[in-house]
Amino acid sequence: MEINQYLNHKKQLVEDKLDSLMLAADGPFSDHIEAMRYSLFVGGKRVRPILCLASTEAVSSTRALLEEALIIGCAIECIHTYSLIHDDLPAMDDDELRRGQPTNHILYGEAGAILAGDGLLTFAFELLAKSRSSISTARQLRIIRLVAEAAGPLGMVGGQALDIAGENSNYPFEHLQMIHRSKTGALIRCCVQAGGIAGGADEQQIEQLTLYGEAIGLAFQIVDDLLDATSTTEVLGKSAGADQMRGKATYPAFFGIEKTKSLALQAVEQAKSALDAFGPPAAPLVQLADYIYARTH
Ligand code: GRG
Repeated sequence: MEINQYLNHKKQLVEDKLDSLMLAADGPFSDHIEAMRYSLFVGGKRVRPILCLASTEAVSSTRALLEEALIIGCAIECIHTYSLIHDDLPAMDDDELRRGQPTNHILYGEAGAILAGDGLLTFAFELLAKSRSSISTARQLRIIRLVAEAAGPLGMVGGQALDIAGENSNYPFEHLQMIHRSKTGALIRCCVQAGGIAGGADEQQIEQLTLYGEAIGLAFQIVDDLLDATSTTEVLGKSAGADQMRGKATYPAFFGIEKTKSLALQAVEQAKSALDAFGPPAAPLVQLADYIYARTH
């Protein structure tokens, strides 16, 4: 299947599943739930749940396991959405535009946005922990722990803390790598690992998927740096040039645009070579790596 067709098909599955899993905005908590739903459905690419699904497909075609992967992917998308809501807050990046629409705190106020993020983060773990029949408790627990580690103080949250602390300071490239690995890379890697585990991958396969996940996580962030430096606010749906304005270290700041492009491509090639042993079922993961390099927003 051609990659755009694949992405559209999976994106629709994710939208439908998220809508059925997410609480309805009625009753006494309706304002809070509406704020959560707003950011969840305002139009993300759904890269993370699609990666989770494609990783399960690389090791299994069992319908019930693909359904598991869809729920896990949706939970991770809730965590990703919370991180964007909080990242846009006045205390952090203070952004008014995300995905071409007003950010959460512009519409729901600062307290409303903080709580919408808190609600999404906690709800994600409720989804992950719900009892299921098609996955063993050991695999389920392993996934919950992986997601918690990827999202937590040594993963995404820790990376965000380092990123904020390092604004306007001259740190070495190794420090930038650590920020990228934790802030963006950890959650992307964990989608791939969790998808594989849900699909019943053996340890060797999980190791290869981890290498793939680490490499595309890096490619994703390098491309994000590139887009911030070279694209426009209209195309990105968020403020372009924000990294430079905030005095953030980026790949283009260290290496210039052309060398940065070649480093992104190198990471994509590394990711693809980690999939050699999987054969045709991993074709979507291969194409997703190319898509991450070629994306325009
Ligand atoms: C506030 C705890 C906390 C963490 C924030 C992820 C993050 C950490 C901040 C976002 C800043 C940023 C632009 C990071 C670069 C990579 C990234 C996560 C881009 C946005 O993800 P996409 O492109 O977004 O998948 P969509 O809109 O498609 O969901």
